[in-house]
Amino acid sequence: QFAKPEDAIKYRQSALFVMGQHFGRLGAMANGRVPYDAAAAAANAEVVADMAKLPWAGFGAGTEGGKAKPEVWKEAAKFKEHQDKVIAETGKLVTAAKAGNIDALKAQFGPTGASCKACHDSFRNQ
Ligand code: ASC
Repeated sequence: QFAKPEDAIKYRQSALFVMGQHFGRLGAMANGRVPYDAAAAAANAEVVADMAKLPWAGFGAGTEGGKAKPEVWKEAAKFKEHQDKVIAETGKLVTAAKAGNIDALKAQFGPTGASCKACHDSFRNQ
């Protein structure tokens, strides 16, 4: 899929960057920094959930580097569990965002962020 390891690293970082940008917009709404907008919430959540499916293909054999810890490759089963958790939580985020009320969004924002953080704590440097 990738011509060289650097492309895989750039790919996974790019997907995670886009995910973070859109998750941040949802956070601004959930935390009241910007007005709640149901359509924008749904659109942002869709991007987050779509991006959540992508980074993992960029962690193939021989693509060590970036901020990834060696544990990504040494503890592949655990890493996969975190991927599945992030995909599941971001899927629930779409459902919550489409509910059309800020309380549903707020309720799922925290658990989704926790799934991001849990993976970062074990598998990302700094
Ligand atoms: C974000 C972002 C993350 C998560 C994480 C949640 O907005 O970029 O990696 O939330 O900080 O704790």
